[in-house]
Amino acid sequence: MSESDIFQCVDHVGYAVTDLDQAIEFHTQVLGWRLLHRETNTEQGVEEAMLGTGDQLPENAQVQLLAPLNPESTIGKWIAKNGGRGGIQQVCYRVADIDAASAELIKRGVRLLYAEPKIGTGGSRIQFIHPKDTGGVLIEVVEPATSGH
Ligand code: V0V
Repeated sequence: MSESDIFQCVDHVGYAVTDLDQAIEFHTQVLGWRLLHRETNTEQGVEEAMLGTGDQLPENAQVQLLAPLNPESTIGKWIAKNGGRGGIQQVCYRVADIDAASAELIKRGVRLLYAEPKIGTGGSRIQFIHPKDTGGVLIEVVEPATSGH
């Protein structure tokens, strides 16, 4: 299968959720996804879970559940703006080299949110394209941890 010149695949769709345990239960018990990973990321202000069809990160097209650590966090503010409900907050595309991908995206005229990538799920490196430059969708870019975790 051929890749695009920047992205490899959809890494995950990210849902803002108000109750992480309840959301995990729904996605595993009702929808049949498997819980691959769970962690707290204080820098991003989230407690999060990754779900997929196999046993470990990274898989293609995972589901990420994002619960706010506090109301002032990005997810907390997003939920408040969304009438107190969860919903799709982001889509994330995977790259092999986030530094090269970031440089190329900037060259193509979009604004990235961070000067340097930050740490995401499972030790990955993450960056975001501003939703105002994408037609209204928050696009995350991820380079998975080399360990495959
Ligand atoms: C805000 N806007 C969005 C949006 N969030 N549009 C689409 N999707 C979203 N998720 C729009 C919003 O409607 C406003 O448009 C405008 O952007 C400014 O929004 P705001 O409410 O004033 O919010 P800001 O500016 O305080 O923050 C917006 C940004 C923020 C995108 C800068 O959400 C951010 O820093 N996001 C990146 C980090 C993140 O999402 N972390 C949580 C996931 P109007 O009303 O002006 O037209 S952490 C994660 O994914 C991890 C750990 C991982 O994957 O491993």
